[in-house]
Amino acid sequence: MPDIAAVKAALAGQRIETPSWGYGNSGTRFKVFAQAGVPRTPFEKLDDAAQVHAFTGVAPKVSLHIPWDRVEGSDGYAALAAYAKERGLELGAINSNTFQDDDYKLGSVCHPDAKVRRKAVDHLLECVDIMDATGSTDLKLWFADGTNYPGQDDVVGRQDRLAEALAEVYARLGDEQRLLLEYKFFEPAFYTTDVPDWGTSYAHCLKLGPKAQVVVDTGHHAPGTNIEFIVAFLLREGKLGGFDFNSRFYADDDLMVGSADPFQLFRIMHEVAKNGGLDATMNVAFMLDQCHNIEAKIPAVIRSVMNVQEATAKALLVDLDALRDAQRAGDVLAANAVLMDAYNTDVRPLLRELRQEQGLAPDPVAAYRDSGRQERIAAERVGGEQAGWGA
Ligand code: PSV
Ligand code: MN
Ligand code: MN
Repeated sequence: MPDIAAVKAALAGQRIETPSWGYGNSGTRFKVFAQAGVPRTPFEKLDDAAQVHAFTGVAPKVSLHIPWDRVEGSDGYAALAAYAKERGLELGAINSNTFQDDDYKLGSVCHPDAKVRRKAVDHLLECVDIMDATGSTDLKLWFADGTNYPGQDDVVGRQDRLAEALAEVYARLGDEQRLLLEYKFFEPAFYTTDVPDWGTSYAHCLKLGPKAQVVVDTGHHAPGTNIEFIVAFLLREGKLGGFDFNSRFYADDDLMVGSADPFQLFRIMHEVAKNGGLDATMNVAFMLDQCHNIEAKIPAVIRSVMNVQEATAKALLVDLDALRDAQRAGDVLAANAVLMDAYNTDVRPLLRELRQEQGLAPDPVAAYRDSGRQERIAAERVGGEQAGWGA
C-alpha cells in the first residue's frame, strides 16, 4: 500500500499554474457576462492569483497572455515579475496570441502571405523577449491556423511554413527556456487545422529538438479520445511539456477541470504519477486553461485547483505493487479493481488534514468566501477595461 506520508509530501510539492485570463471576464460566442470586481490590469490579476495561492498553497505560478497582459515601459515586465514575487508568486508560461488580429484571417505562421507570417513570428519572438524580462521559462503556442474549405490552401505548404516559423522561434530560445506546442482538433478552422493533434505537435517538436515539447489541453480532443494514452506515450518519450487543464462536454468548453469527467482526470493523473510526471525533474507544467463565464472567477479557480489535487491524491493512492502483480498474472478484474479502489477513495479528509498541517483552512472555497474579499474587490474595482476573451 502507498505510504500516506509520501502521498502527502507529493501533494504538498505539487505546483498548479493558474491562467491570468481565468480571472477576467469571458463569455461565449453569444454573450460576455461581465462580473463585478474582475481585475482591470495584469497587476490586479496577480492579486487574484495570489488569493488562490494563499488559500490552496499549491498555486504559486501564473500564466500570462500577450497582448492581454501587455504592460508598457521598458521595464514593465520586470516590474510585473517583481510585483508577482512580492506576493509569493512567479510568472509562468507566456502565451502568444496570433488569432485576434484582422491580418490573421487566413492564419498566422501558416498564412500564405510572407508579410503576415513575418508579423506572427515577430510576435512570438517578442514573447521570448518578455520571457527574458519575467524569468518565465515556457513559451506556450496555440495556433488558430487552418482552413475552412477543401482547396482553400495547400496542406503541405502550410506545414512547411509552420515548421519554418517554429524553427526560427526555437533558435531564439535561451538555455533554460522551452517551447510548448498545443494542439486542438478543430475551431476556429473547421476543415483542416494546422496543429490538430498530438501526433502533429509531437512530430514538429521532435524535429525542433529537446527544448520543444507538447502541451495536452484536456479540452482539445474529439469525444471518446483516450487522453491518458497520449499522456503516457508523451511521458515515455520525454515530450510531455505540460497540461492545459479544463473540462469539456462537447467542444472546447473551458469549464472547471474535473467537473465534466473526474474519472478521466484521475486516469490522466494515474499515468502522470505512475510514470514519474510528478517529479520536478520531468518538468511537467500543470496549468489551468479555463474561462469562467457564469461562475465567480476566484472560487472557480480554487475549485479547479482542488479538483486537480483530488485526482492527484487518488492517483497516488493506487497500489502499484498490487496493480503490477495483477497485470503480470493477467488478472483483468483484479487489476481494474486496484484502480477503482483508489478512484473510489474519498480523499477529501486527507487533503483537509494536509492543509491544516500547512496552516491553511481545510476548505479553501469556504475560506475565500468568508474572507469578504469578493465584496471588497467588487466595491473597489470600478471602471477600467480589461483585455482578453471578454474584451
Ligand atoms: C483556445 O482554444 C485556447 O483555449 C487555447 O487552448 C489556448 O491555450 C488558450 O486559448 C489561450 O490562448
Ligand atoms: Mn489551452
Ligand atoms: Mn482551448
